[in-house]
Amino acid sequence: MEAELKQKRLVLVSNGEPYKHVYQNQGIKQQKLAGGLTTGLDPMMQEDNGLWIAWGRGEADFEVVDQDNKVKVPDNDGYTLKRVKLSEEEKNGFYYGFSNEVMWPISHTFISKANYKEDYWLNYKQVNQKYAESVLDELQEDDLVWIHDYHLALVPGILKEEKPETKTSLFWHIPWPAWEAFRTIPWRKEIIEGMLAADFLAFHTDLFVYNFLSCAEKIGAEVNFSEKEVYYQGAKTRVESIPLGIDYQKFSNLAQDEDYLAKAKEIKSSYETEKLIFAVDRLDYTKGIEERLAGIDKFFEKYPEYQCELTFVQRVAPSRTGIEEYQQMKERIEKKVGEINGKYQKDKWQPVKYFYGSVPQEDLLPYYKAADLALITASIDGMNLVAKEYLAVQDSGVLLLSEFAGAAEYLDSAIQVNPYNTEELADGIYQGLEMPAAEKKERLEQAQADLKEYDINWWRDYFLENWIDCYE
Ligand code: GDG
Repeated sequence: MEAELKQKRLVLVSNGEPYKHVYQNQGIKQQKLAGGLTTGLDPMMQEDNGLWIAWGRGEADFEVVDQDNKVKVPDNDGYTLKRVKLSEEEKNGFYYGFSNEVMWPISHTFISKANYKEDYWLNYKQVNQKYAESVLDELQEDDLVWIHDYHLALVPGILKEEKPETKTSLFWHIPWPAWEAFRTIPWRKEIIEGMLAADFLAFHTDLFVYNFLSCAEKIGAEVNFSEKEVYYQGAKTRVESIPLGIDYQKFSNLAQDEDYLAKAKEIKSSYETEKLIFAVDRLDYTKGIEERLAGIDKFFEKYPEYQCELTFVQRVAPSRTGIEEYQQMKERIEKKVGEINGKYQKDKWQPVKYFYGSVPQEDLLPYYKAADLALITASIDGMNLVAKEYLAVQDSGVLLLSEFAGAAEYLDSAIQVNPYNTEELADGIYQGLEMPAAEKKERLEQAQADLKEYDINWWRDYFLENWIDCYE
């Protein structure tokens, strides 16, 4: 199996690109991009040397490509990145519109945030066609075409129509909702049909798989729930839950690195409080940032002995800045941070330190290490890699994790809370801070053993093996 796989070329298709090129100091510089999908898949592509097709959104992206829109990354040396060019109209309709105002809210069961504009849908179809054509132009016999995420649900269907023998799979990085939510999309049938053209589909958790199978049944497919197989229009699709892992070795090695340890120490001492709590999220309503701030407010009120003894550091990475909903949320978050600080601040102590801006992953890691507790309070999340990364570098910290993050299905050793229950959140923080050292160690060891076993390499191999099995 291993040898057979090695002979095949992996063609990875995603909306987000792993690297962008920008103008800097009169030259062009390559920048690695943050985000769950790309941080997870880039190390794998560097090893496999395949082809990655994605939207080129960097200001200098098309300055560095060849006539086929290709460039080698990282640093003109690794694997091939082929960039797809989107017009302003396509960007607004496909990306900001249908992907982020329909697919994103509905997949996360935020029905009231969806905006079902026909124009968005037409653009979504057009751009999916563009991606599919970009794949078809490159396709070689025996290629494995691995499509990623909710932006590209129609690509498997277009590929199968044009070239039925193409081997395709799709990994869905965000939740899949119950039919009650999904059925509100006017084009629900076309979307599921597009996905069912893939030979293999995978989600992070069993719940998302079950939800998807139920939706497939509702549009008229024959579903075998125990075998997780769907039969539709004469074709079979296998569906599996395969939780994305992290590059555990990289994180645990870094946790021993002296420079990195020194940076963590520096961060800890700069806050001048005994305890530090850390959170980092893309600015998104699914990440539960507002619920978390309410929990922090409650915590300082209910446990005043921690005032002046603890700093909460919240980093927020800009995201989808073109959508008004996101701009309004940013204002609400910043207002709440101001309120908490105004309410509890004493002398030099400020309870919440808030930073807005994206940083490279390397800069986040010392914060992970410095924090006594990490707060992940997503109101719903496909997986949440930050939770895993925090645990991988810790030797005495505690993770407080929303029971609604996909990661909760796999991390029993974290303190799990319902982020909408403000009291429970405040009590969870207290429980984490007061936890005896031996219990912390035991919980960490359990989590780290799992993260090591089910790491990014496991995920890739397990995905590929299950996919290849579909053809036997
Ligand atoms: C989607 C799903 C699912 C680097 N700099 C920053 C930053 N990073 C890195 C983190 C982590 C990744 O980005 C963020 O991963 P998440 O999993 O938390 O989040 P999403 O971007 O929402 O990703 C998610 C994932 O796909 C993978 O399938 O887990 O459920 O929504 O590796 O180290 N992250 C942030 N700010 C930075 O400045 N927040």
